[in-house]
Amino acid sequence: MQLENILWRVEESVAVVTFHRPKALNALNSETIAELGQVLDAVAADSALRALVLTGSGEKAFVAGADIAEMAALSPLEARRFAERGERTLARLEALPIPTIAAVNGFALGGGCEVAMACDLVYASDRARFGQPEVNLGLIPAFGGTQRLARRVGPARALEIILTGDMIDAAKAREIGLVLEVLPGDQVLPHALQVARRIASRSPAAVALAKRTLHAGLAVDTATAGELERQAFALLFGTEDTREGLKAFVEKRPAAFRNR
Ligand code: CO8
Repeated sequence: MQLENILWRVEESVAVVTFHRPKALNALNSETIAELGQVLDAVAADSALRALVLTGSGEKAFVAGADIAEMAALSPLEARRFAERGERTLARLEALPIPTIAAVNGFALGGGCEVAMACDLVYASDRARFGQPEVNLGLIPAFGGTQRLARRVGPARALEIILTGDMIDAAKAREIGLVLEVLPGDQVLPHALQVARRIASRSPAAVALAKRTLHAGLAVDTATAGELERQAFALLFGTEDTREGLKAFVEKRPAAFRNR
């Protein structure tokens, strides 16, 4: 796979994706969004992968948003297609069965904040800055940001961030629940990898179903969500790994999960 703006590697069954467009603080142009789609295809096709970690190259930015120079030239229909491609790609990221972790090393603005919010877990460097600055450009978030931010931090905080267009620092982002932990800059990626490896040691089917059940449940009423949970719980009893997990506990030994 020939990629220009994204670097990726696999470390002990964890895929590490790095946004890499140094000249534009890793901003998302059409090519980068298409490349992210290609990486997601490869990740989805590799059943040996157990987690995906996303970060930005350099110390300054995770992703500084959608590419403003490219957007400046768009017609309304092109803007619609750009937004659709971005949103669709982030929806695919969110729907991956493996856990996804954003290691936010710097600016996560606009589309960059939206990428982080499409991940299951968000850890940030103490230098990170978050924001949805679209209104400063005469725009609004369009990669799912209005909805994902409101669901993460509540509608009032989301409106404050979106309507002011102001950036918030990592400590504030943690206080409002956008970020789980704030770490020194050189520790954010190692921390994300450590969490990824811990999750990777658990039953893959249970991890995938827990994630899917939580997301599906949020889209329906509580009684239906409970039913989905019980169905998923019962389904696991047909897997070798669940048998192994229960047996290993009784036999006082670590479980050896084989994703079966
Ligand atoms: N797009 C393109 N280029 C960018 C972007 C961007 N989002 N952000 C930074 N760059 C470029 C700069 O133009 C500059 O290039 P050059 O060196 O050629 O002049 C280089 O990166 C370095 O940036 P700065 O010199 O500005 O660095 P500073 O440290 O002074 O400032 C900031 C850092 C504060 C992050 C500043 O660069 C900034 O404000 N960037 C824009 C942030 C922003 O507004 N992001 C939101 C964009 S809108 C969006 O994401 C909408 C998503 C929905 C899309 C819908 C599609 C239709």
